[in-house]
Formats: sequence, C-alpha cells, structure tokens
Amino acid sequence: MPVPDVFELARNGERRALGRLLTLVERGGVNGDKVAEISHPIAGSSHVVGLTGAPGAGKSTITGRLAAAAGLASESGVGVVAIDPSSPITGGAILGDRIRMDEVIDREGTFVRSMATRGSSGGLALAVPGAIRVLDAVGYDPVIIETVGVGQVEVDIAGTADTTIVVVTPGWGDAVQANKAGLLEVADIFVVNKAERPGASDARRDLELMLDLGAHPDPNKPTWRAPILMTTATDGSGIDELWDQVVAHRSWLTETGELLGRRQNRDRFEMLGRVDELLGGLGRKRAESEQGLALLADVQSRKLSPTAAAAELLADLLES
Ligand SMILES: Nc1nc2c(ncn2[C@@H]2O[C@H](COP(=O)(O)OP(=O)(O)O)[C@@H](O)[C@H]2O)c(=O)[nH]1
Ligand SMILES: [Mg+2]
Repeated sequence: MPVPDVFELARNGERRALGRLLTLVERGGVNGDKVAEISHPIAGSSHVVGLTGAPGAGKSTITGRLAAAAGLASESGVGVVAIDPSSPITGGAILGDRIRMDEVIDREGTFVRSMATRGSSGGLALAVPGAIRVLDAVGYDPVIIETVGVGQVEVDIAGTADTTIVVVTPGWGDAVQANKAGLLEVADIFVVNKAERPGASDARRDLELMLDLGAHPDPNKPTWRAPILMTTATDGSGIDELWDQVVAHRSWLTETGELLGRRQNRDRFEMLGRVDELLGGLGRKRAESEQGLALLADVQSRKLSPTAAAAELLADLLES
C-alpha cells in the first residue's frame, strides 16, 4: 500500500498502520523519507516530554503513570516512545518495559513503541525525531519519550523534548551522578522517585543545593526554576503533581517564546544530522568506486594521508 494511504489509515486511528509508519521511519530510506515528507507539514503541535535517568530509576513506571494522567486530561491519545539501547540478546528488557507500561496504560488511548539501536539506519538520533513527528502528525498529544541517561545512548533528550524530566532515586548519590552527567542543566523538572524509601529528602536537598550552586540566572532572559517532585511511581503518588508541572512548563514555554526557540534549534540539528548522513552515505559509496579504491591504496602505501584522500574524494563528488 502506498505510504500516503497508510498515513490516512493511521490518522483515522488504525494502530497497525501507525506501527507500519514507525517501522518505515526506523528503516530509513525512500519510504522513511516519504513518511517525513507527509508528516512534517502537519506536525508541530504536540507537547514532547522526555524522561531520562539511570536504569532502574523507575522511568518506565513513571511513563506509564504519566501517560494515564495525560490521557485523562487530553482528548488526543498519548504517544510513548521507549528508547532501549539493548542489543537483541538482552532484548527481553524491551518486552519487560512494555508489559510494565501496559499494566497502567489504557490500551485504547495510548500508543507505545519501543525502539532499539539495532535495526534503524542512520541510528536512533535520526529515527527518534522521525517517530515523534509521526505520532504528532497523526494526533497523539503529548508524546512521551523514555530514554536512559545522557551519554549512554546517542539520543540527546534535551535537544529532542520540549520538557525534560530527570529522574533520580534516594540513597546512592544519584543527584551527584546526575550532576556529573550534565543532567542538572538540561532538567526542566526533577523527580525523586521511590520517595517512600529512606534518604528521599536527602536526595531532594542535594538537588536543591546543586541547583543553587549552578544557578546563574540571566536577568534579561525568562528563567524557569526546575521544580523537584517526589513520586512513588509504583502506587502513583505524586504523579498528578508531576503532570501539573509538565503542563505548567508547557505554558511557560509558550508564553516566553522559549518553545519556538527550542523547536527551531531542533529543526536545525535535525537538518544538520541529515546533511551528515547524506554526505557520509554518498562519500562511502564513492569510496567503493575505482577512484575511491585507488585513493585508498595511496593511503595504505602512505603516499597520501587519510584526510587528503577524503578531501579529494569529496571534491570530485561535489563537482559531479
Ligand atoms: N519501591 C519502589 N519501586 C519502584 C518505584 N518505581 C518503580 N519501581 C520499581 O523499580 C524497578 C525499575 O522500574 P522501571 O520503571 O523499569 O525503571 P527504568 O529502568 O528507569 O525504566 C521496577 O521493579 C519497578 O517496579 C517506586 O516508586 N518505589
Ligand atoms: Mg525503562
């Protein structure tokens, strides 16, 4: 079936059609491009919420709860993208996450998609914005992205989401770890999950101290002080408050014009990412040509440096 027809079905609520579109996005190539071409003009109105934090912090459980809270508040369905860096060997983790989410998610209103690093051409960095765009275009709002912390996967969550939630847990210096990983600067909202455990208020205080130390508000720019929320995702306590803060952050983004700025940045990064991908692809193809192999032989016999060879290859490519 042609891509526009699949897209129409997905817009009419056909979940299998939506699943197909996401698969095309993951695979990349001509059909993936077609999906982007159709979805981009009509996407852009959904709120993209990112959740990040260490494995086991409770991101999936929170995501499920948050999706349920969002589902009550919104007439459009809630889209969830769970990014799992697992290799196929530990692929069970993906299923584990999905089952846990399904326990709390209303199956009708919510669409959950797991994406792994394997199987996507151009990598997740390109596939994830594409998946968000599709969910947005077919009417899911909000779209929630769950991913492990910065530096562990190639997806830059703060560069992808409108609102970034950083999840920490009590007891093992999570706040300090988050700080080291650069998560303090990118967090719009902090969650101390497993708040029923001892040390939860210490974790909160650590975060507050670090936020105070790192705070250098620019008087000429609107500032948002990231709130710190306490949740126990397993029984749902604190989730309504978390959802309220997500909504408040969205309003702040809109009122200050920050939303537009973040999205313009996102478009810019995505376009540049595509430039890298396209040029890289063309260059690698060219490297297989007769001329490319001759250049490689020169590099291997140390007549030519790798950089000089690459420049020569690209110069010819750009001319043709
Ligand atoms: N005690 C407690 N356990 C929790 C809480 N939230 C999640 N968990 C458990 O922590 C484990 C990891 O949760 P999961 O949502 O998969 O974490 P993720 O790896 O960050 O996605 C699971 O066994 C959850 O049931 C909580 O608030 N309190
Ligand atoms: Mg998870």
